[in-house]
Amino acid sequence: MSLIDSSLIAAHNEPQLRTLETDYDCLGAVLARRGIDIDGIRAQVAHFGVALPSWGVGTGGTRFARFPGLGEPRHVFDKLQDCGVIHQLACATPTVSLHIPWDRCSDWAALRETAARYGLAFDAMNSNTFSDQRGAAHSYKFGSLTHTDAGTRAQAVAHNLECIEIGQALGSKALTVWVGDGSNFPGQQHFRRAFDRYLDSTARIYAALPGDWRMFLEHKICEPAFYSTVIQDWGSSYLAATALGPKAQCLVDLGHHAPNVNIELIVARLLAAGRLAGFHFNDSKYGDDDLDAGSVSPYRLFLVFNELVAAAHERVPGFDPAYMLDQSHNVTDPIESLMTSAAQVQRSLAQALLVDRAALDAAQQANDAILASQLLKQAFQTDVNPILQRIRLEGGGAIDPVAAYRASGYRARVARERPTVAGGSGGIV
Ligand code: LRH
Ligand code: MN
Repeated sequence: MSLIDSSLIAAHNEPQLRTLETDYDCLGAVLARRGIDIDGIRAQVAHFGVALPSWGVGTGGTRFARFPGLGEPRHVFDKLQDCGVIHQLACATPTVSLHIPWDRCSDWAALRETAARYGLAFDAMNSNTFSDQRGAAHSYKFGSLTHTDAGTRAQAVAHNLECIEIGQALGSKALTVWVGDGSNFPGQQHFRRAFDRYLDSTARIYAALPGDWRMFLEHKICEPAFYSTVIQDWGSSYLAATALGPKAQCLVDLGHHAPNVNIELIVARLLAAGRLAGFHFNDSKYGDDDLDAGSVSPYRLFLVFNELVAAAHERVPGFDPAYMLDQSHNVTDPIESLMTSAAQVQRSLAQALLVDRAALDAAQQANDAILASQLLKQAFQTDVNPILQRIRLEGGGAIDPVAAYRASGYRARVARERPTVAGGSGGIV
């Protein structure tokens, strides 16, 4: 089902076809001189997809305020429709990652059918034990899976089991567990006992995982706890994953580290250990800013993909990362940001595929730092846009998704269909 009239997309693409052909052939010639087949790169990138965060299609906010835009999605079906538009135009986001209870609905089969009509499937499910649900017996104010109260932990475990059940109905194959559990004061929490409680609770969730499912443990340095966080870094996550079993792996959210931490090194470590679950892509300058992927540090995103491409090239065992966006769109149209971010992630992959692996191996072996750095920069500084545009064109999408989206009037259309939401106090959704 086309949410955007395909004739409009064709009319949008038509005047750009000749330029694209010229640019593609020109890039093809440049890459051929480097011994690279542009069509081979295009095929690999066309095969790549990044999941959309259902919570990202509505306008996001901070603890200070949230300024909703026009046509805010009212429920998960609206969110799926917006995801359908993103996938139709950008041709890079075939799956959606849901968050429970934000996406709770009464008919999961209908939701699965609706998604299929938009060409979408479901990626990892996300549980939420970082905010209290109306009518819940226990509060998560002092934690959830690691709470000192067994009843609260049991409630949090039960919620995760429900997320697995919902995911099974939707065809998902993974559960992402991020908990904000931690402390705000030195002495407030017994670090080792809290971790033991985390292991005990996650073991109960792990035991309920279907055979072909994975469990993604997401670490985060701080927020909402600001002195300590139980799963604060990749080391804590790795310790937990190895204690739980082979289906437990470590998910890397790019915004969950202290400034300037070498994230591509963490990726290399988790890859080597066979414990890399995958990613929540976004960008940041200070904290967990959830900015658009590659909008602040595109070279950092490229360096992450350089590690991934090297690992795939070297056939590192167990290589099967899940790729997801996790962003908060406070000042842009979320659809435009998500299309742009999906293309940026594709771009980083395409550029990483241009790295001359043999020459890089030789430069590293010879400790030729300048040559090694130049080899990466040459790939990063290659404008691969014609490859991405060609993939979208061949996928029935838009050569320039944002321009086509604006020309479609989709936002104005949903603004008429969906009641205007008043500005509100804080909160990311
Ligand atoms: C925590 C996080 C997590 C989601 C939430 C929306 O900061 O990255 O992945 O559950 O954002
Ligand atoms: Mn995340």
